[in-house]
Amino acid sequence: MKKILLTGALGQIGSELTVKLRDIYGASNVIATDIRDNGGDVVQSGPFEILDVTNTEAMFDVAKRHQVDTVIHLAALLSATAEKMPLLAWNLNMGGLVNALEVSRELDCKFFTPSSIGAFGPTTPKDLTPQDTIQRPTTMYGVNKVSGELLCDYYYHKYGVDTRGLRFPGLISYVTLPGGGTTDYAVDIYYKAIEEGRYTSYIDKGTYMDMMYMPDALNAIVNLMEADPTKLIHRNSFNVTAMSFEPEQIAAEIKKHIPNFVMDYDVDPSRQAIADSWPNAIDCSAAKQEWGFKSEYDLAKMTVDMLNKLKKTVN
Ligand code: AKB
Repeated sequence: MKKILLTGALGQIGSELTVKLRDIYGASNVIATDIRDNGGDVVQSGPFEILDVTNTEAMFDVAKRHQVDTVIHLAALLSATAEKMPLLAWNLNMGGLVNALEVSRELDCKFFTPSSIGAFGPTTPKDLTPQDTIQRPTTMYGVNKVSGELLCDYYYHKYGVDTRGLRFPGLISYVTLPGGGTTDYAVDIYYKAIEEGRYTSYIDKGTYMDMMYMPDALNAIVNLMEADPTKLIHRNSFNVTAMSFEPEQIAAEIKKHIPNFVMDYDVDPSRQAIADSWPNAIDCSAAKQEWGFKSEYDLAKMTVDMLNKLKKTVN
């Protein structure tokens, strides 16, 4: 990767990935784009352009002007929002993806886009969910993610585009809040623990989902993109996870540091239904074998870091 175009650069992953990529590859070599300008770090620290990913011409224009050789396509609606606005989700998630793939095909770019545990559904094995298994999701987000995985494989086989992807679990970070996801509770809980000493969970007790701390997710993206292509049997997309927990477990971990912390429940039926259709814990052995995936943070280590970092920024 020498010159990288990022879409959705102000989102949860993009706002940290842009900074990391600028550190590694040089600020001027990472072109951040988003549909809005927030005047923040990503906008200030290197090239930034407004880009609507559904605008084919505009995406070609920015990619050509900057002569990029890699496209990292992050712009998408997350699961809960997509379920509320399914048609918008289809148009944005699939329209943006096919544009980014077309740019990569014509300009001969390497390509990354995230998939998700949302690509699995209620008929998928729930525990140690294999890399290759049943994928019949019941959410619009999941339909987008499976279609996206297939489309990326198609561009690889048909046109030789070097497409790579990761099936991310819930991502937890102290920098940028996620928006409209099902796993967002596992981020919100830390903010509320610091701000109010209590949290009302919209996900019910006993609901296990895979999660990962953002530094591990960023390393996984860079390591997959730098991996030797001859070693990759799979491409779109690899199961990756760092931990699996249910709300009681994250609350218990927070209580070790904030003893008065209390959690209660007000379950949101629509996000709970999405969570119930997803795996409890996925198997990431293919990612380990094919390109050496590893994670550093478990629930205990992540909780220490989240609380320490948030204590400095929140309040
Ligand atoms: C969401 O909850 O929609 C995302 C995801 C797991 O893809 N965090």
